[in-house]
Amino acid sequence: LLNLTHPQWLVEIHSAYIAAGAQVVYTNTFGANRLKLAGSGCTVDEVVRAGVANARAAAEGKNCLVALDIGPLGQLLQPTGSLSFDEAYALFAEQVIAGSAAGADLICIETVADLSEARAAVLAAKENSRLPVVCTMTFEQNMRTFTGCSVPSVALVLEGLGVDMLGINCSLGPDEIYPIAQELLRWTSLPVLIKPNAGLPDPATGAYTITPEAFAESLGRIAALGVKGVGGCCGTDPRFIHALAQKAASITHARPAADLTLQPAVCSASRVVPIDRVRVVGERINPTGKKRFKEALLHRDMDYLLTQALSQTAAGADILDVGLPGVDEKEMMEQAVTALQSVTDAPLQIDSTKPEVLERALRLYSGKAVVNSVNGEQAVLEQVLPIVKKYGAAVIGLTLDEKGIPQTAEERFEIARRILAAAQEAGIPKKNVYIDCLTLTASAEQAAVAETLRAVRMVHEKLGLKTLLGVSNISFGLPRRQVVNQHFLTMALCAGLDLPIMNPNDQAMMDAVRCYHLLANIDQDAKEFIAHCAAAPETPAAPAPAGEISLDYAVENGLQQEAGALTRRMLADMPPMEIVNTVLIPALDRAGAGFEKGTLFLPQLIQAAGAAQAAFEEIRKDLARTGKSASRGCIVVATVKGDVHDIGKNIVKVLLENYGFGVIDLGKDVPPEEVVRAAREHGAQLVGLSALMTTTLPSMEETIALLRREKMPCKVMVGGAVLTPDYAHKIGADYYAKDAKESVDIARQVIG
Ligand code: THG
Repeated sequence: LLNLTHPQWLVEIHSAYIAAGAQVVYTNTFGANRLKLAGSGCTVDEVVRAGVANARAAAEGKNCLVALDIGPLGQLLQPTGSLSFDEAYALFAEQVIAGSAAGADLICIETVADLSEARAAVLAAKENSRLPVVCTMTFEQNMRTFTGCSVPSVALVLEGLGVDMLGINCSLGPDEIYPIAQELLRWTSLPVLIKPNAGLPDPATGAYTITPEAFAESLGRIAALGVKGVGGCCGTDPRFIHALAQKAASITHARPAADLTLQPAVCSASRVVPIDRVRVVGERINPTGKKRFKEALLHRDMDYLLTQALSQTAAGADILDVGLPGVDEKEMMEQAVTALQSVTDAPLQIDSTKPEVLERALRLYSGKAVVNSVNGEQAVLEQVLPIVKKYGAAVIGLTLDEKGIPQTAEERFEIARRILAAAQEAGIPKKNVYIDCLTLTASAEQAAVAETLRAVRMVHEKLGLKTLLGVSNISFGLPRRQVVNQHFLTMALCAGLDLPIMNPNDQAMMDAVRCYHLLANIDQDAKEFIAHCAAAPETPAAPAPAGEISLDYAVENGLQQEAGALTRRMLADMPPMEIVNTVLIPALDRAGAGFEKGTLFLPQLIQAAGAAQAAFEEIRKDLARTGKSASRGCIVVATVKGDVHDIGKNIVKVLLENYGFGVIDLGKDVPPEEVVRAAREHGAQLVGLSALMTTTLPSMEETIALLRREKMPCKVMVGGAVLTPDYAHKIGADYYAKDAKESVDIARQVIG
């Protein structure tokens, strides 16, 4: 709002940066979106225009570009939060339209922690302006974003969407960012931008500890890796930019070719799967021949589909084929992609012939997916390839065309060659094209089997493309299908098959893949084979067939409908609190332990909590019937006065509730008196206070002081990005919670 009320201040600040040597200035519009401007009396257009005008006034006549700055929306996207992808897109589009009309030179999306949100912003930028787009995300020291996105996923997805530059900003100082930048440079060939904080702030004083010279020295070491853009985030000022500009002049770029960018790979937001060996594509999210599946689709039972996903990845699937033909295919696909990406980190392969279904799935998927499929028909190539290109997906080309499926391998090879040429023409890199030489059924077309295998070998050897086959097609109409599938799989692997679509829950099939890796000298020293045999000496437990899964499995894996239904059933012969204590809490604890170990991430933790909530709802109803209460204790939570960041506090609230605690949420920007009043009124045993910014930490201290002065008999826990255990202790808090999971541990200690 200062853009409008005090434009001169902004012009002066921008001018100081330009005088210090900045070649790009960001407009003062980080939070200028409709959500954050609500109630301000100003529109997005007014604020953004003023922001651009102020930067422009300072940059006029100087060698300096004006970047429209776009920060995160301040709310989490579904299913972790409540904002839909389309809503997020619309909010960003408003900023982009205002900024490009106001004459910004480029768009810089920054400080985003969720890849879905970054994708919404990048798509909004690209679809509503012609300006260059830069996107930098914010990572924690574990090389992940707050929501668990990995460096390779960020690189693959943003590069696929066609950003012009990508990188890292905020959260950490240059020394902590060094290894993250190094990893990013291996995964992208785009120009990279690094904008660290001035180290980490001292929460007591709010002061950042690094000097401008030390900052420039340390960031200079990152720049020498081959980074194209450098700058400063929190805690930096024109002195830092001055030191950086001096340093930058002396840096020679020696960026090695990014070694991993040539390799074919797909990813989810949190996991990359390089196609550098056989990768198993699970076939079971497909109603073909499955009555139960068709029924589940009819009843919109997403949990059934999710259990199929989980049992396949548990058995070793690397990628999941998702095919949902039938009525409402587009809507079903939309629901399936949304639900799947919140419970599994396996990349998805979208199996549909309908361009509108493919487009919708790719738009919502926050990874790099495989499109299954195109073929040699001109009309299909023209319709689908632009979609594949736009979203940066990989694509499968079926070797058939207007004339049908050719008899010979040579003819199929020719179609493969044509598909590759068309893809490259459309701007899709060769590494993103996989070829399916088509598995016909041996029962009907026995002679075709050899042609398929010959074609696989030709495509593999002469085109150097990755190959894929629907392996189970081979055995339709034959007895003992599994045996036929298994031996065909081995034959195809020998011919050069990279991506079998198959049933990973068929142990013989997975064994064939493992043996192939062993015998082809891919699994060196048979390490993986031996490890697998040691872990599963006997036949491994059959995958939990849907409908027969246990409550703890449902909770741990975030299956909400199943968790509710199973709890209802269990209540028939188990006391409610026994279910809570022996099943729900231990399952949540296992999910929490996974979170701590870094094997699962915030979206999955929230999803598990959501499933526990569904179970709790049933327990609550049951207890209400007998006049008992299910909630334990009372916890008051609030973001302190002056601070409007409530993502962290909201996550804490969700987790506490799902562990069965009673929570009173006072919202954000809450005055100390309000916290005391609520604690007294509700007889709170625990008060949780949150603050994100160093500038609002004093009001956290005041709130604790008031609680103590009023002699409130409650414990106080505090948390937030800039807090440290020392500082929490110093301001008189009883507990410091480093994350939402720990706030639950504290609540259990205090309340039981
Ligand atoms: N190429 C490409 N995509 C494809 C195929 C292909 N997608 C679909 C299909 N073929 C691959 N997927 C399947 C899925 C299931 C079965 C076969 C291929 C199958 N199902 C059993 C049945 O119908 O009897 C049911 C098994 C079960 O109950 O799990 O055989 O060729 N690009």
